[in-house]
Amino acid sequence: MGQVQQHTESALEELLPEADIAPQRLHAAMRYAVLGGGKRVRPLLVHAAGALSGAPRERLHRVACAVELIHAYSLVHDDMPCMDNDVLRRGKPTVHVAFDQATALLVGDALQTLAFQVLVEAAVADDAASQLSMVEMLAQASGSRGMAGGQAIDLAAVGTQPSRAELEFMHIRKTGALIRASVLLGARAGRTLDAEELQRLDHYAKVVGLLFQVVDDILDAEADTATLGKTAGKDAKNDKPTYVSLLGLSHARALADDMLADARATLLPFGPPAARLESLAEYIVHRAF
Ligand code: GRG
Repeated sequence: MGQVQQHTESALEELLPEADIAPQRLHAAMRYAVLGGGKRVRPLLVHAAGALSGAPRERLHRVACAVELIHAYSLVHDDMPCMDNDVLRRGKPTVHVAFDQATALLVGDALQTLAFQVLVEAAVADDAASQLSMVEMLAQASGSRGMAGGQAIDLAAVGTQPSRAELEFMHIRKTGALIRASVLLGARAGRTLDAEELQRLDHYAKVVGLLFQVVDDILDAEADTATLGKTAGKDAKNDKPTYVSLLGLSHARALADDMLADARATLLPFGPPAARLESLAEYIVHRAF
């Protein structure tokens, strides 16, 4: 994991424009947003899934960077005053605080387009048609039927108490879509998996995408309870519905355990090549408790 995280950092460092190239302020802010922080969960998933299909490491680095650039853009925009209005991210001031709002908006725009540039400017698949379908997959996962759409649904749900199905519908898009794409894109960079393998991998990817959010809600609730003495419940800052507000903390934890078991069982037929995907599902859960 450490190796992939380090390589991702240096690959991103090379792909991002230098801060002394005009427009310097925008380029400095892009580097500030992306470098020196983050767990790099999505790149780790890209590489772990690539291990299943025997994808070359250089292709995986490129795919991983593309996904991470989309993720970084989403965090910059999500933190802005018109959305979550956060002042801290990865232990440092958010981009609109360290720079300004207009710059933060442009950082997100530029990171998003850079992601697609990175995905097309060198070969990441065996043929052009496969590479094109990877571009389409990343676009779908990021757009209004994926992450951006999930964010829109989330913003509209503030102050409401959606059902579990509605919460799931939103999270599958907001957080799940890019995580799922990370797994599928990593696999696509190598040999073509057969239909049964693909179905298994997709199930794993969907479960882990949602699991990530369930755990995120648990972490938030635990942090609120620890630091504010609050009853674990809705997102402390903006009253957003969460798995914890819907199910309670212990049921949300039980759900996370069940989902981890599901992810593990799905990987079993792959045998040892799926070991890294299994470790990552465990990592996603056990960063919580
Ligand atoms: C603004 C279009 C647009 C979308 C925003 C992903 C997202 C959609 C917003 C992030 C809000 C949030 C904090 C969701 C919880 C799950 C999540 C994505 C957490 C942050 O991801 P990590 O933990 O972050 O992978 P690091 O810093 O490790 O990269």
